[in-house]
Amino acid sequence: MALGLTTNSHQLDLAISGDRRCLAKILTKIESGFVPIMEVQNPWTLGVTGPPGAGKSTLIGNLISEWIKRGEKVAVLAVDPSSPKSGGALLADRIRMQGEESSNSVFIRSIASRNHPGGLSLFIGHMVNVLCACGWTRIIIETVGSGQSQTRIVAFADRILLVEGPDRGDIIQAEKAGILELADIVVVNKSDISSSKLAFNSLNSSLTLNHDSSISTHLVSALNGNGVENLLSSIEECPKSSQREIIRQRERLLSIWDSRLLNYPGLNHILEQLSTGSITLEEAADEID
Ligand SMILES: Nc1nc2c(ncn2[C@@H]2O[C@H](COP(=O)(O)OP(=O)(O)OP(=O)(O)O)[C@@H](O)[C@H]2O)c(=O)[nH]1
Ligand SMILES: [Mg+2]
Repeated sequence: MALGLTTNSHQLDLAISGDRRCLAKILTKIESGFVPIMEVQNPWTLGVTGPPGAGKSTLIGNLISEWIKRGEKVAVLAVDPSSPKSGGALLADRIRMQGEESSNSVFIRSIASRNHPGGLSLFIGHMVNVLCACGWTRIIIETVGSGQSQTRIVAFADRILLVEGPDRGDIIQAEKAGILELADIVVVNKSDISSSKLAFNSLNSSLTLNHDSSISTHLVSALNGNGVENLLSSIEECPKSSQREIIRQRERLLSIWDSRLLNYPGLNHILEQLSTGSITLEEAADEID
């Protein structure tokens, strides 16, 4: 347990019995360094990433509606929602509009990575475990796929959905950033906009060129629901790919590695020494090792 933070088992019991306030408090403690000790069996996790405004939250809203009809309980960890209105709050409003029963089956938590300069990787897995222990059967991690640290966070999920808009340039960017390598499923959203068909075709051609037939692709509209049912089946049936599992584990490891480095107590001193040239990079690395 880090930073001397504790949580009593009573609080955990209350969270497990459905007390959302206790659950929220425990997640806050985890963000501050608390490490819950618990055994959890296979949390079900989905990472959703993609460029800003591609429609990730809107699509997640659609998936949530389907899941709760099937009796699932859905938790969303929204990392760096670009604005409170378009991120977690937008989703929360949508769910509230669907009535009290839906609200009870959904839990949404926004996380600001700026509050965690050492990265989120040290606690995201613990949050997922607590959510799983509290009965949340579908756990979604949403990040904006615009930076390496965001991509790495999504690698903590066991299946990854990349959401693209109708802009073909975004797909090329995703390819360059290595996000396509991580994704099990790629969605081109906004099929109600005509250019999305072109983006979808160009995505499929580039996957064919790379001989990657294991990624499933979908053209959907989160706005009118077209294609969402097929997408949901694809997510539910998503096979485990050993190749992608290796890439994901690599990203997770790199992420933890970075976090450890950034949280190293003597880091500032080492950086000062490096800036004045009093130690070499190799010496710095050896000291941290
Ligand atoms: N035309 C059209 N607009 C959509 C569709 N899905 C989402 N939008 C719109 O696209 C905008 C962004 O949607 P969000 O769901 O907030 O997108 P996001 O990817 O979660 O955005 P960030 O979290 O800010 O990166 C909103 O104005 C949505 O109404 C769609 O299928 N078709
Ligand atoms: Mg969003």
